[in-house]
Amino acid sequence: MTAGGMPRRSLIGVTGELFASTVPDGTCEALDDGATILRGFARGQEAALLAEVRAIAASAPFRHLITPGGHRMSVAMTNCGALGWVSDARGYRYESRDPLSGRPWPAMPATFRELARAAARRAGYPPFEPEACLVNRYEPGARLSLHQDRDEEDTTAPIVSVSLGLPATFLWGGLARSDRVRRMRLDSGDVVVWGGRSRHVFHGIAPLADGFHALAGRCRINLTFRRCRRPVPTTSR
Ligand code: MD3
Ligand code: FE
Repeated sequence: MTAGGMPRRSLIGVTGELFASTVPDGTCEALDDGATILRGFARGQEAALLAEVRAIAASAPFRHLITPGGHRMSVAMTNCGALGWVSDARGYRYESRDPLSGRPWPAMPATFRELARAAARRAGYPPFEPEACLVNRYEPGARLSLHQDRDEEDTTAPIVSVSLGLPATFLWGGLARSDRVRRMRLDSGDVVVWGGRSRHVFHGIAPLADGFHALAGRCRINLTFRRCRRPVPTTSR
Protein backbone atom coordinates (compact mmCIF):
# COMPACT_ATOMS: atom_id res chain seq x y z
CA MET A 1 0.00 0.00 0.00
CA THR A 2 1.08 3.56 -0.53
CA ALA A 3 2.53 4.98 2.65
CA GLY A 4 2.86 8.61 1.76
CA GLY A 5 0.07 9.83 -0.48
CA MET A 6 -1.11 13.37 -0.97
CA PRO A 7 -2.69 14.97 2.07
CA ARG A 8 -6.38 15.24 1.45
CA ARG A 9 -9.52 16.60 3.02
CA SER A 10 -12.19 14.81 4.97
CA LEU A 11 -12.82 12.52 7.87
CA ILE A 12 -15.09 11.79 10.76
CA GLY A 13 -14.34 13.30 14.10
CA VAL A 14 -14.62 11.60 17.45
CA THR A 15 -17.75 13.66 18.02
CA GLY A 16 -19.21 12.39 14.78
CA GLU A 17 -19.50 15.60 12.78
CA LEU A 18 -18.24 15.71 9.26
CA PHE A 19 -15.34 18.12 9.23
CA ALA A 20 -12.32 18.85 7.17
CA SER A 21 -8.98 17.49 8.25
CA THR A 22 -5.86 16.34 6.50
CA VAL A 23 -5.58 12.59 6.21
CA PRO A 24 -2.95 11.00 3.98
CA ASP A 25 -3.71 8.12 1.63
CA GLY A 26 -2.70 4.82 3.14
CA THR A 27 -4.28 5.71 6.47
CA CYS A 28 -5.91 2.71 8.14
CA GLU A 29 -8.42 3.78 10.77
CA ALA A 30 -10.60 1.64 12.99
CA LEU A 31 -14.03 3.27 12.68
CA ASP A 32 -16.01 1.09 14.98
CA ASP A 33 -15.95 -2.50 16.26
CA GLY A 34 -14.99 -4.47 13.14
CA ALA A 35 -15.00 -1.57 10.65
CA THR A 36 -11.84 -0.28 9.02
CA ILE A 37 -11.45 2.50 6.48
CA LEU A 38 -8.50 2.23 4.11
CA ARG A 39 -8.15 5.73 2.70
CA GLY A 40 -7.10 5.68 -0.94
CA PHE A 41 -6.49 1.92 -0.95
CA ALA A 42 -7.78 1.72 -4.55
CA ARG A 43 -6.19 4.99 -5.68
CA GLY A 44 -4.32 4.50 -8.93
CA GLN A 45 -6.62 1.63 -9.93
CA GLU A 46 -9.70 3.79 -10.39
CA ALA A 47 -9.53 4.05 -14.21
CA ALA A 48 -9.03 0.28 -14.58
CA LEU A 49 -11.88 -0.48 -12.14
CA LEU A 50 -14.23 1.92 -13.95
CA ALA A 51 -13.35 0.31 -17.30
CA GLU A 52 -14.36 -3.05 -15.81
CA VAL A 53 -17.63 -1.52 -14.60
CA ARG A 54 -18.36 -0.34 -18.17
CA ALA A 55 -17.67 -3.85 -19.51
CA ILE A 56 -19.97 -5.41 -16.86
CA ALA A 57 -22.74 -2.91 -17.67
CA ALA A 58 -22.43 -3.73 -21.39
CA SER A 59 -23.68 -7.28 -20.68
CA ALA A 60 -25.70 -6.68 -17.47
CA PRO A 61 -27.04 -3.11 -17.77
CA PHE A 62 -27.61 -0.83 -14.78
CA ARG A 63 -31.25 -0.85 -13.76
CA HIS A 64 -33.41 0.80 -11.09
CA LEU A 65 -34.78 -2.07 -9.01
CA ILE A 66 -38.23 -1.98 -7.44
CA THR A 67 -38.40 -2.57 -3.70
CA PRO A 68 -40.88 -5.11 -2.26
CA GLY A 69 -42.85 -2.04 -1.14
CA GLY A 70 -43.20 -0.90 -4.77
CA HIS A 71 -40.68 1.96 -4.79
CA ARG A 72 -38.19 2.49 -7.62
CA MET A 73 -34.69 2.82 -6.18
CA SER A 74 -32.87 6.03 -7.14
CA VAL A 75 -29.59 4.11 -7.20
CA ALA A 76 -29.05 2.06 -10.39
CA MET A 77 -27.58 -1.42 -9.86
CA THR A 78 -25.93 -4.33 -11.58
CA ASN A 79 -23.76 -7.23 -10.38
CA CYS A 80 -20.83 -9.44 -11.25
CA GLY A 81 -19.65 -12.70 -9.75
CA ALA A 82 -21.38 -15.99 -8.93
CA LEU A 83 -24.31 -14.26 -7.23
CA GLY A 84 -26.04 -10.92 -7.65
CA TRP A 85 -28.36 -8.98 -5.36
CA VAL A 86 -31.82 -8.30 -6.76
CA SER A 87 -35.05 -6.77 -5.50
CA ASP A 88 -38.59 -7.01 -6.82
CA ALA A 89 -42.14 -7.38 -5.54
CA ARG A 90 -41.18 -10.83 -4.13
CA GLY A 91 -38.42 -9.45 -1.93
CA TYR A 92 -34.66 -9.03 -1.71
CA ARG A 93 -32.37 -11.96 -2.53
CA TYR A 94 -29.25 -13.20 -4.28
CA GLU A 95 -29.63 -14.80 -7.70
CA SER A 96 -27.07 -16.59 -9.88
CA ARG A 97 -28.63 -15.18 -13.07
CA ASP A 98 -29.51 -11.70 -14.23
CA PRO A 99 -33.34 -11.61 -14.28
CA LEU A 100 -33.20 -9.21 -17.28
CA SER A 101 -31.36 -11.64 -19.56
CA GLY A 102 -31.67 -15.02 -17.84
CA ARG A 103 -27.90 -15.42 -18.17
CA PRO A 104 -25.34 -15.77 -15.36
CA TRP A 105 -23.99 -12.44 -14.09
CA PRO A 106 -20.70 -11.37 -15.73
CA ALA A 107 -17.68 -13.02 -14.12
CA MET A 108 -15.95 -11.10 -11.37
CA PRO A 109 -12.84 -9.49 -12.89
CA ALA A 110 -9.55 -10.65 -11.31
CA THR A 111 -8.74 -7.01 -10.42
CA PHE A 112 -11.97 -6.80 -8.35
CA ARG A 113 -11.38 -10.08 -6.54
CA GLU A 114 -7.76 -9.26 -5.77
CA LEU A 115 -8.61 -5.78 -4.48
CA ALA A 116 -11.33 -7.19 -2.17
CA ARG A 117 -9.02 -9.91 -0.90
CA ALA A 118 -6.17 -7.47 -0.26
CA ALA A 119 -8.44 -5.01 1.59
CA ALA A 120 -9.90 -7.72 3.86
CA ARG A 121 -6.40 -8.99 4.60
CA ARG A 122 -5.17 -5.46 5.34
CA ALA A 123 -8.08 -5.00 7.77
CA GLY A 124 -7.11 -8.19 9.59
CA TYR A 125 -9.73 -10.66 8.34
CA PRO A 126 -9.01 -14.30 7.48
CA PRO A 127 -8.90 -15.17 3.76
CA PHE A 128 -11.90 -13.54 2.03
CA GLU A 129 -13.25 -14.92 -1.25
CA PRO A 130 -16.10 -12.72 -2.49
CA GLU A 131 -19.06 -14.53 -4.08
CA ALA A 132 -20.96 -11.41 -5.11
CA CYS A 133 -20.12 -7.89 -6.24
CA LEU A 134 -23.01 -5.43 -6.26
CA VAL A 135 -22.27 -2.38 -8.40
CA ASN A 136 -24.22 0.72 -7.35
CA ARG A 137 -24.40 3.84 -9.55
CA TYR A 138 -25.42 7.16 -7.99
CA GLU A 139 -26.33 10.13 -10.17
CA PRO A 140 -26.86 13.56 -8.59
CA GLY A 141 -29.76 13.33 -6.11
CA ALA A 142 -29.63 9.53 -5.82
CA ARG A 143 -29.58 8.22 -2.27
CA LEU A 144 -29.74 5.03 -0.26
CA SER A 145 -31.95 5.35 2.78
CA LEU A 146 -30.93 3.96 6.15
CA HIS A 147 -30.96 0.13 6.07
CA GLN A 148 -29.24 -2.99 7.37
CA ASP A 149 -27.68 -5.60 5.09
CA ARG A 150 -29.50 -8.76 6.16
CA ASP A 151 -29.78 -10.78 2.95
CA GLU A 152 -26.56 -12.74 3.43
CA GLU A 153 -26.53 -16.08 5.27
CA ASP A 154 -22.80 -15.81 5.97
CA THR A 155 -22.51 -13.07 8.57
CA THR A 156 -19.00 -14.10 9.63
CA ALA A 157 -17.41 -12.71 6.47
CA PRO A 158 -16.92 -8.94 6.17
CA ILE A 159 -18.32 -6.72 3.42
CA VAL A 160 -15.73 -4.78 1.43
CA SER A 161 -16.85 -1.54 -0.23
CA VAL A 162 -14.95 0.49 -2.83
CA SER A 163 -15.91 4.10 -3.70
CA LEU A 164 -15.22 5.48 -7.20
CA GLY A 165 -16.04 8.82 -8.79
CA LEU A 166 -17.91 11.66 -7.06
CA PRO A 167 -17.61 11.91 -3.26
CA ALA A 168 -20.52 10.84 -1.06
CA THR A 169 -21.68 11.34 2.50
CA PHE A 170 -21.95 7.97 4.18
CA LEU A 171 -24.52 7.73 6.99
CA TRP A 172 -23.45 5.43 9.74
CA GLY A 173 -25.80 4.62 12.58
CA GLY A 174 -26.02 1.90 15.20
CA LEU A 175 -27.70 -1.46 15.69
CA ALA A 176 -31.10 0.19 16.24
CA ARG A 177 -32.73 2.38 13.58
CA SER A 178 -33.24 5.12 16.15
CA ASP A 179 -29.52 5.30 17.07
CA ARG A 180 -27.64 8.51 16.35
CA VAL A 181 -26.34 8.70 12.77
CA ARG A 182 -22.84 9.95 12.06
CA ARG A 183 -21.75 11.30 8.69
CA MET A 184 -18.51 10.48 6.94
CA ARG A 185 -17.19 11.54 3.58
CA LEU A 186 -16.14 8.79 1.17
CA ASP A 187 -13.87 9.76 -1.73
CA SER A 188 -12.88 7.98 -4.91
CA GLY A 189 -10.36 5.26 -4.06
CA ASP A 190 -11.48 4.83 -0.44
CA VAL A 191 -12.13 1.25 0.66
CA VAL A 192 -14.09 0.28 3.79
CA VAL A 193 -14.14 -3.18 5.35
CA TRP A 194 -17.18 -3.89 7.54
CA GLY A 195 -17.30 -6.90 9.82
CA GLY A 196 -17.87 -7.92 13.41
CA ARG A 197 -20.51 -5.85 15.16
CA SER A 198 -20.43 -3.19 12.42
CA ARG A 199 -21.71 -5.77 9.91
CA HIS A 200 -25.24 -5.11 11.15
CA VAL A 201 -25.27 -1.37 11.69
CA PHE A 202 -27.86 0.81 9.96
CA HIS A 203 -26.22 2.76 7.16
CA GLY A 204 -27.02 4.72 4.02
CA ILE A 205 -25.85 7.35 1.53
CA ALA A 206 -27.10 10.98 1.59
CA PRO A 207 -28.42 12.40 -1.72
CA LEU A 208 -25.43 12.71 -4.05
CA ALA A 209 -24.27 16.27 -4.64
CA ASP A 210 -23.84 17.28 -8.26
CA GLY A 211 -20.31 17.51 -9.60
CA PHE A 212 -17.98 16.17 -12.24
CA HIS A 213 -15.30 13.54 -11.71
CA ALA A 214 -12.48 13.30 -14.26
CA LEU A 215 -12.79 9.51 -14.61
CA ALA A 216 -16.42 8.78 -13.71
CA GLY A 217 -18.19 11.93 -14.96
CA ARG A 218 -21.39 12.96 -13.15
CA CYS A 219 -21.69 9.90 -10.97
CA ARG A 220 -20.44 7.81 -8.10
CA ILE A 221 -19.89 4.08 -8.42
CA ASN A 222 -19.72 1.84 -5.36
CA LEU A 223 -18.63 -1.79 -5.42
CA THR A 224 -19.64 -4.03 -2.49
CA PHE A 225 -18.06 -7.45 -2.19
CA ARG A 226 -19.81 -10.09 -0.13
CA ARG A 227 -20.10 -13.71 0.82
CA CYS A 228 -23.72 -14.73 0.81
CA ARG A 229 -24.21 -18.44 1.33
CA ARG A 230 -23.89 -20.07 4.70
CA PRO A 231 -20.32 -21.31 5.17
CA VAL A 232 -19.95 -25.10 5.10
CA PRO A 233 -19.22 -26.15 8.69
CA THR A 234 -15.76 -27.63 9.14
CA THR A 235 -15.79 -30.92 11.01
CA SER A 236 -12.96 -32.30 13.11
CA ARG A 237 -13.21 -35.86 11.85
C1 MD3 B 1 -21.99 -1.09 6.72
N1 MD3 B 1 -24.04 0.55 -0.28
O1 MD3 B 1 -25.06 -1.73 -1.22
S1 MD3 B 1 -21.13 0.96 0.87
C2 MD3 B 1 -25.30 -1.46 -0.02
O2 MD3 B 1 -22.13 3.38 -1.02
C3 MD3 B 1 -24.78 -0.19 0.52
O3 MD3 B 1 -23.42 2.16 -2.24
C4 MD3 B 1 -23.56 1.87 0.09
O4 MD3 B 1 -25.05 0.11 1.63
C5 MD3 B 1 -22.98 2.51 -1.13
O5 MD3 B 1 -25.92 -2.20 0.74
C6 MD3 B 1 -22.61 1.83 1.20
C7 MD3 B 1 -20.57 0.74 2.50
C8 MD3 B 1 -21.25 -0.35 3.25
C9 MD3 B 1 -21.70 -1.49 2.63
C10 MD3 B 1 -22.26 -2.48 3.38
C11 MD3 B 1 -22.35 -2.37 4.75
C12 MD3 B 1 -21.36 -0.21 4.59
C13 MD3 B 1 -21.90 -1.20 5.35
C14 MD3 B 1 -22.89 -3.38 5.55
C15 MD3 B 1 -22.94 -3.25 6.91
C16 MD3 B 1 -22.51 -2.09 7.50
FE1 FE C 1 -25.95 -1.59 2.67
